Amino acid sequence: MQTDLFFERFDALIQSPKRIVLACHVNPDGDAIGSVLALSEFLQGRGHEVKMVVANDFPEFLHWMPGADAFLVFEQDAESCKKAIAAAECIMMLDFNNLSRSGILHNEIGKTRCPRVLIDHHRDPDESQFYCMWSDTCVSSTSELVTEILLHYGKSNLTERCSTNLLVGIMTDTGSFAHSIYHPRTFELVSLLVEKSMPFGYIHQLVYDTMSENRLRLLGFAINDRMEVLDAYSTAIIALNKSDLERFDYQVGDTEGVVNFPLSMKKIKMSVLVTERQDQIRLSFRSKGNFSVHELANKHFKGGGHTNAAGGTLTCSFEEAVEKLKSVLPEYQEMLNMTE
Ligand SMILES: [Mn+2]
Repeated sequence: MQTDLFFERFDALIQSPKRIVLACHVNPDGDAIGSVLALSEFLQGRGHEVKMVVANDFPEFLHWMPGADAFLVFEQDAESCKKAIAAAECIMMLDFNNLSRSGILHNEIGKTRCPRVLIDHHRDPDESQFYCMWSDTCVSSTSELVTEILLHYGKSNLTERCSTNLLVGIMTDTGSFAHSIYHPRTFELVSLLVEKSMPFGYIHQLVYDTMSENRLRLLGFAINDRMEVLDAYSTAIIALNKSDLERFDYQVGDTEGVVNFPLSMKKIKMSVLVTERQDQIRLSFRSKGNFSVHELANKHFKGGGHTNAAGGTLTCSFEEAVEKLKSVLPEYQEMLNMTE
């Protein structure tokens, strides 16, 4: 869907006050939370009654974000979430492209008949699920798209709170402006946001300098004791089982970013973090250059995402998951060893 058509429909939807639900993906990250918070404030300013819903809680280091305490978390308050979704006259889904990524909210949103809006930057959206869609894989983040939307309705929409939330989204999805930036426009938008936001250095500190001692030690342990480097495939795998996580008193978000570290080795093209969760095995993929972890995650691990960052899941034993991962590597050996 072209931007013109998006704005035509989006504009019509937000003309008169409505009950609007904003939803983001399960295990929400800074971009999901930031984009939802900013759009929520914008819509509320135009007289809409907005509820923000998410399947499970987000990491502690995002709790300070302006307005974050208004989120309805399904795992903590299922009734309020169900009520909000059932009463919605419009549902906007941000930073994910398929209902199935909304976790436990999936069923509730699936029952509704109101128009759905998608604002997202992940690959292969299921267009049939949405009335109105802005999906662009060439932007850094969903927060970048929301910044464009707010600007479309006037620069004054970039309040301090909105700018702070959007900046968190872009900063976290680009690893502090180190990757996933495909055009100069991203920096133009960041410059506008920094003008209005809380001091950038302070935002960075609130997000990144908040590790507990356990979390930092888990990172050290993961790299020192649980990282396997497979030179033949230019790949590193870090695999953490339940007892590893328990040993370091794992809290939500503690493994965030761990997968990025192996990529800092020159010889590594792909890094994979495998973690044993409650009822499934979670895989997180990162790559450099043209090697698409989206394709790999999509084909073998019921997941996907972006060219250089993707996720997937398996429902098998932890050991089987690591074996399965290793078993698919030969298929990609040539591409992994290509120098660009
Ligand atoms: Mn994102």
